Amino acid sequence: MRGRSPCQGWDMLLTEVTEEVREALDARRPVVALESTIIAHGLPRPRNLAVAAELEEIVRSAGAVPAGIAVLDGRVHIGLDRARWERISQDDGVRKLGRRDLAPALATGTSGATTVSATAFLAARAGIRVFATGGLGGVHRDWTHEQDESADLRVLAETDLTVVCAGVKSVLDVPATLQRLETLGVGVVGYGTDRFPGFYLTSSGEPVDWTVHSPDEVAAVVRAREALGGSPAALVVANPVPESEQLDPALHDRVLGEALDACRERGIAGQAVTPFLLDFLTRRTGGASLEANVAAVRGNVRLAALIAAAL
Ligand code: PSU
Ligand code: MN
Repeated sequence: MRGRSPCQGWDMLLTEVTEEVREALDARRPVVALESTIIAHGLPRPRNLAVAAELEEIVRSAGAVPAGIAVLDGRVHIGLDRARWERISQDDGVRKLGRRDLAPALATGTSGATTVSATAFLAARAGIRVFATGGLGGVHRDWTHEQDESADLRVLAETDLTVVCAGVKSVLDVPATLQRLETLGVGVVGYGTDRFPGFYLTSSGEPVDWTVHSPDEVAAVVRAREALGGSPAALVVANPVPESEQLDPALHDRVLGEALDACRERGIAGQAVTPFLLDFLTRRTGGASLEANVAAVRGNVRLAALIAAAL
């Protein structure tokens, strides 16, 4: 992606890049892509808007430019101002858009928040090299029955981008998701840990093959990847939530079991599964899972800004 100026080859009618983001990309200054589904569908109102503002501020104070990504009225937005974050946070009509939903959304003038799959795709096309989120989507438990695997994984297998996350969402089948990432050729490094993080939890208990200790070390991995060439794929930097801010593991396991039961009983399927589970956990942990989620995202956004600067 290096050297590609933003919007090259884009249909300009479909895309709006803010001046701030465009200038930063042109000047090779650090930019961090932020996904919007976590704000629209992953966090409750009104806290979601406050978190969006906080994440932007963290990126800025670490010396990088935040580029929130979403689709509004059938146009891709790279860089979101306060009013647009407000719409994404508050408007009931904002849909959840994965990679495959982008074309129909653009064609029909729809507004939607972008998931990891759609955000990663759009960020890379815009020339952004680093992206931060909470937890990736992946293989859901009960996969043999539902065959529910997030579209995030395939896009990451095809996109040159560094993704900073707290692992994959703990509502998933974590070992199966790690196996899929291996099969798909997506690089995974633990940041300061040899355990794969567990989203709300500092550790998922699963091992991770590679450990890095600094933004410079991540940048070195990215450069080595680029020098090797070959087909594009993402690098996942798995950054654990600090132990002092994680959700109590016993509470996590108990409430997650209830959440999965409720999801099955109510026949929740497709795109609704992840928002349902996250919301259930927030309510049944008295907001504790929400705090762990926000703490994880904060740390990821900060690290992403430092990695973008190191690149
Ligand atoms: N990380 C969070 N909260 C979220 C998500 C990630 O902390 O809500 C979102 C991302 O947008 C991710 C999506 O792509 O959940 C996965 O949804 P699904 O399982 O339907 O693919
Ligand atoms: Mn799914």
